[in-house]
Amino acid sequence: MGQVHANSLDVSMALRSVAAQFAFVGEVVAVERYGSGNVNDTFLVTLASDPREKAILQKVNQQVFRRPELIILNMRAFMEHVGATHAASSATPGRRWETPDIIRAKNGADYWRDPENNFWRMTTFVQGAQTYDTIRDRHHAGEIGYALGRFHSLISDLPVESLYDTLEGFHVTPRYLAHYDAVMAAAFPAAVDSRRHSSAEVKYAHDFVAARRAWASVLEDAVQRGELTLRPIHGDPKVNNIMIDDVTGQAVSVIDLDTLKPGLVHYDIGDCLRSCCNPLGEETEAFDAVRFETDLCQAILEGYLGEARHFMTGKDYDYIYDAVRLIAFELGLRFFTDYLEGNVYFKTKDAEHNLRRALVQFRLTESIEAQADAIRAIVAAQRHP
Ligand code: GN1
Ligand code: MG
Repeated sequence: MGQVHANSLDVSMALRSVAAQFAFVGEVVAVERYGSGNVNDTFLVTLASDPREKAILQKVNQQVFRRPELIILNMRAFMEHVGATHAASSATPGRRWETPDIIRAKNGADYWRDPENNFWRMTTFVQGAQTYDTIRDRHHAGEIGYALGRFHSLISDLPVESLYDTLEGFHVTPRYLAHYDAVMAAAFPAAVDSRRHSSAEVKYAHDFVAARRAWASVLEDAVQRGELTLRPIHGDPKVNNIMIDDVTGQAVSVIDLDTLKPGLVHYDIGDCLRSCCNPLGEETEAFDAVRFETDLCQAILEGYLGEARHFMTGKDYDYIYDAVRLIAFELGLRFFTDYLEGNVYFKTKDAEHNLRRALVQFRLTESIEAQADAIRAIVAAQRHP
């Protein structure tokens, strides 16, 4: 048996023993890597009793989430709230809707720390549904909008003070700019290849950031003026965090509650639109073909507002266009900064991966800017239907 094989066998044995720390019935038959998360390690656990019975096992990245137990407390607060308000929610009667549940560890806690202090948690798997890494069509877009609206509606009366801030500064664009400045000011280690300073792509990215600096505080300035207020948000409602029923094609769950915390609904609306209106997806290398599709934007906002209209204020509508533009720009800035810093935050396939991702988001931002009037018109039409 070769070394590589022996190692992967060790890994799968180790994962099975981690999975066995959690309190579900039956024997674990498989633990496989799952999904395409950029931060945590996610695994799908299959149980012997019934092959359809699965669970999601995750190792939380503690470089990013310094206090992962707070994520669990937020998830509990969310679950209790949704459980209590479920019946009274604005759900379309008869529509399937599920919230993944926490599976406790055998020691009774909601998570398990291994001897190396890694933080593991397990949740139930939403059966008969899947996620997609890129948007499929207008119907898919409408369902995603519905799901985000439903999710926001469910948490709209959860007191924001009952949630911990699990990731300080998350989506506060000026803080990402300050970090970018700090990275640029720091001396680069000699090992960092010189391409990082000199390529045409890098120059384009620096210029791109410089041209938008002054505007990057648009949402935070609105908060300072009291026009926008903090509410519970999801933080990461991208296309592959919405589960779609295999049979009906309807959205049935919003997953990945890591960044459920106080924030602006605009972060979520912006993130959802920048993710779902880019049919080529975050990982494309066809930079020049990246485009923001306004018909998908229309479908998402229509689906969203069908559920969310009741808590939207006039000022909320005023900042939707800025939110879309900002969150695409911000994600590009986050990828670019991580590239410059030597890829310390996002998981990467190679040294240039974060640069390629940044270029996608910057191209997307340009496409959003070029269609500003059309996007504003879509928002206006939705605002007064
Ligand atoms: C990260 O780990 P994942 O894939 O759920 C990131 C999001 C980004 C996203 C881009 C905590 O989410 O903010 O939008 O990558 N999460 C964190 O794909 O930084
Ligand atoms: Mg996430």
